[in-house]
Amino acid sequence: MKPLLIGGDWLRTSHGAGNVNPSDTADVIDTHAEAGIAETQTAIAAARDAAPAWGRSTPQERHDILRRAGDELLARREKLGRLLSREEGKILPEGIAEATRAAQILHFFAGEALRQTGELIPSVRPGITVEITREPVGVVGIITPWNFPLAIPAWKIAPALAFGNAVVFKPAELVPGSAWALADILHRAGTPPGVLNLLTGPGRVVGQAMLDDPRIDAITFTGSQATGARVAAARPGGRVQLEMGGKNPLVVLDDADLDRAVHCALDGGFFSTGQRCTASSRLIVTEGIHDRFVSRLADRLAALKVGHALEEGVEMGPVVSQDQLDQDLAHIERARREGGHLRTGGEVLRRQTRGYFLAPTLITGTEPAMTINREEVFGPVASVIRVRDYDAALAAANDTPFGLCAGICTTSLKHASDFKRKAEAGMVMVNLPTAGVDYHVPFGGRKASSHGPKEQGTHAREFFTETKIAYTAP
Ligand code: TXE
Repeated sequence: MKPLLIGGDWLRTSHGAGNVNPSDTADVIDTHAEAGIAETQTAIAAARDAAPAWGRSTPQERHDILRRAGDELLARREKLGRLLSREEGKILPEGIAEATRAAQILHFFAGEALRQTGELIPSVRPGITVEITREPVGVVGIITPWNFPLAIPAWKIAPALAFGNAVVFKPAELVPGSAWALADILHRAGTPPGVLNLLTGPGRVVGQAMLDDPRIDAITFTGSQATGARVAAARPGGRVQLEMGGKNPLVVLDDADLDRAVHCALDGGFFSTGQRCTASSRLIVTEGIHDRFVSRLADRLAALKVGHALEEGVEMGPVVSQDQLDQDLAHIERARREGGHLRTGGEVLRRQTRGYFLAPTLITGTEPAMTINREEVFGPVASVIRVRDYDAALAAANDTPFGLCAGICTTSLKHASDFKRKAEAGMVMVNLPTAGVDYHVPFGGRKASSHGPKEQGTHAREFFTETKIAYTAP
């Protein structure tokens, strides 16, 4: 059984949960300890005790730990990428790419530890100076989803540590293996006891106990809207950062390069089995290119090789779990009932191993008001909305409660520029898939997608530090 990490010690529990491979449910990768309320409270106390000294540690010390951890992650990226793909179901090249990216994130924040600055400002009053500095927040609770088992934990843990905070980390139940490996690497890289605590276990117990505990100063969360709402409700007025998914539009205009548009829809909507918060799930297509685009994309989807995530040549792995598969199928069925046309996919696929394989699905003839265009599916499913012109496309793109990412494929500078300005989303892509972002710039959305300061890049400091303003008279 893989233990919890509390106060610098590895701790076994009486309960454990199996980590099942979604490509092959007969393959139980490992068993992980399940924390309860008592272990959660012990971990929070350990973080509380460790926070003051860690907050006073030197930038060099924090840099070296993150650097060493990043180096190890990079050196072991093939093995860790394989573990990630085995437990989450994204194909091996995607698993290895994510492990590499997690290492790059650790390296970036190793640098951020050294780049911390303050401001010294002359006062408007004679003789007085004003200093603006940033201090650690204290203890940060980190709650992560299953779809990026290494990258999301890395982009929350690394800035938390770089800016001098102690961490209580609760990964998603479905992907404890990657989380454990990351915590083990950071622990061996020299994180002092109590500065990083790992609690594997159920969200409704461990996560809830974290939300309820005032000894945690800040919570950063990525996951569903429902759980995000719980986090917000548990901490009214508190320091909370929420990333909760999207219903991201990809607009395809008549003047788009057809090959590029099809590639963007395929990559943005279906790579990583469509299980990305930035996935382009609504394809908004103008009349002149609609039929050619749909036909080309449907052919590409029907030919996509779906199978075991670790099998060579497979282009799309399984859905992550039975629950998620049921949810995807229910969405597809509802879209049909509401008047959508199933152009391709929609069926569960049989392979040599028992896994949650779903054919990539394209639903055409949909309207913005249909459920398929309002709720996040979080699977290999995209819907097509046919529109008259650019103005109608922009209106449809913004007709959603979400606002994470919005994309457009066009060769018109005028429309691209207008879309960049008017899309109601935190991130905009021109002639690029909506999913796939850089690790050194901010990430985050608007409207119902996000709450609080942006994650990643230099902007990460907004959430992980408190500003202090000190006045000094001679
Ligand atoms: O999410 P949850 P799940 C969406 C997607 C998916 C659905 C459910 O539609 O089908 O959410 O996925 C922890 N207090 N996204 O069940 O429950 C939980 O243990 C505190 C979109 O995985 O939100 C996990 O660590 N924490 C999203 C984390 O919250 C609690 C990515 C997220 O789990 C808790 C993932 C509680 N009461 C899912 N209950 C995106 N768009 O990026 C659970 N948790």
